[in-house]
Amino acid sequence: MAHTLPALPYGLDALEPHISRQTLEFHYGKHHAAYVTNLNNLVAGSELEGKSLEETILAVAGDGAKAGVFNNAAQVWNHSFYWQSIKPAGGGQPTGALADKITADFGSFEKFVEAFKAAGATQFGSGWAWLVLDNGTLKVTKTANADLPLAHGQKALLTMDVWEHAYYLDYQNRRPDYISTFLDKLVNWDFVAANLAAA
Ligand code: MN3
Repeated sequence: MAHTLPALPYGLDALEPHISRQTLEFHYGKHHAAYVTNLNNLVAGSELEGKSLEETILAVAGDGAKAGVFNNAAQVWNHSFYWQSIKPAGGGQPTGALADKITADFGSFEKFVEAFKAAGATQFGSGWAWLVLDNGTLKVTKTANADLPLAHGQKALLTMDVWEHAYYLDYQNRRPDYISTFLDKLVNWDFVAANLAAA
């Protein structure tokens, strides 16, 4: 079965004023959609056709000759995960088992915020900031371009896209303002908690 563009979990204007309809029209409607189209074109007729997205990513990770497949497959996965990582009226602080785990592994929620903001701000060029589960411990990481925790044996719990296309129409060069808004107004802690519970 061909890879498909998953439905956005909210309307195109649902994240305003923090992320505009125009940004989602391009980011979801053009960029994410193009990764799906590119991936289907690249695997058509190959042994990768019909494999799941995760199987595809793991099959080509680290294979320089298949970098195009990896980049497009990973970007399909990353964006689908990103749309679920945010929601209208999100932000604030997690509760329950997730809050306890963050305190246990980072020292405090504030220490997590500090690490996550630093990861997003210091990712040079295009990439992603993550909260991952690595051998049972929560960690903040960053990856370049399309790279993702799955390729490093880690379980992704939360991601933030820091490619310029994620924020430039709304924040121009002010990536730190986008990062602060992501944490204060958008992050979907229910999604993160569900990922942790399923890990
Ligand atoms: Mn993006």
